[in-house]
Amino acid sequence: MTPVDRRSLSREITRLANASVAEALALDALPADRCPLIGITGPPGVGKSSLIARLARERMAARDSLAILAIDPTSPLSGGAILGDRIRMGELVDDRRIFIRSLATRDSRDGLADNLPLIIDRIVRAGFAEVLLETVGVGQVEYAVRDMVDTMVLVLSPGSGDQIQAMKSGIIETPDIFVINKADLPGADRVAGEIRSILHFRKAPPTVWRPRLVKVSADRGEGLADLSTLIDGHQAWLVEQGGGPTAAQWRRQILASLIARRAGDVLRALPTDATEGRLSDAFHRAIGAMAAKEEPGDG
Ligand SMILES: Nc1nc2c(ncn2[C@@H]2O[C@H](COP(=O)(O)OP(=O)(O)OP(=O)(O)O)[C@@H](O)[C@H]2O)c(=O)[nH]1
Ligand SMILES: [Mg+2]
Repeated sequence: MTPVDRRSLSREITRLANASVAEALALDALPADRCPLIGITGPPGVGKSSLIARLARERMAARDSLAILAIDPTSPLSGGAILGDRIRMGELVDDRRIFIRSLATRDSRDGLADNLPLIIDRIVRAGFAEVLLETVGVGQVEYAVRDMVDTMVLVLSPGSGDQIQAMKSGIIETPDIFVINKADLPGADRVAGEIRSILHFRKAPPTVWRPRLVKVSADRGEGLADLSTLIDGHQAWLVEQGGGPTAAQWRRQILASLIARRAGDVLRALPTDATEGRLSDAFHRAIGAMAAKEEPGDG
């Protein structure tokens, strides 16, 4: 890829992250075709950032560029993003071929960042060969990420008992790849065994991807090559199945996120009397209000 101006890309991402729907639309971007997007998700502290820092090195053996986007939950106390990711990924910062950025979740309801699909699209248009997306949390966040990424990796570690319970009761959707990180600690085999037994009992038709499991130690740098191979395997399987998300599906994602935000804005501002009367009337009033909302430059 041609070297990107990382400072200006970062500035644009900040602008997008703060943009209202109207401001985002005013940028008049033409969505790009997607490059592979790999989601790395899991509960707080399981070692996602440490893992990504190692994985990035592994991926760069066969690529000329890579972008890492980490979504930090906004701390209600500090009101800012946790900067731990920057620190743990610090060793990568000097590599000009790797772009690292973290974003706060702000008021987005699903635990992701506002305008996330647009931000990813901006990164893709800068020409990166692959994007790694770190998100914190399981359940709600996982569902929101699932639709956005091609390959979903769920990271657990010894002590992720609550998540395993949630999986047993079907709350957690099956990711494409399970990573048991901190395999250097006692208990990793037990977690792996529990996941295997859950997967064993989940019935799925043979055409569906069979989730894989790998034990790694981000600290010791063990298992990262295996994880990278599994990711490649899933990507190859997607291509065999007719590809990951198509350009049209990706555009739909971007549109869906903008429409959902606009709907939220309009509903919050809807006067009480507009909600009264017949439900069908109130519904059409709300839809009308959405369409009528002014764009900048409309007058
Ligand atoms: N023993 C051991 N510790 C690890 C390993 N990987 C990460 N850690 C430690 O786990 C802690 C959390 O690591 P992070 O990489 O920040 O975890 P994270 O999942 O990104 O955390 P959040 O983004 O805050 O959710 C740090 O103290 C790491 O040093 C590992 O393989 N083994
Ligand atoms: Mg992290």
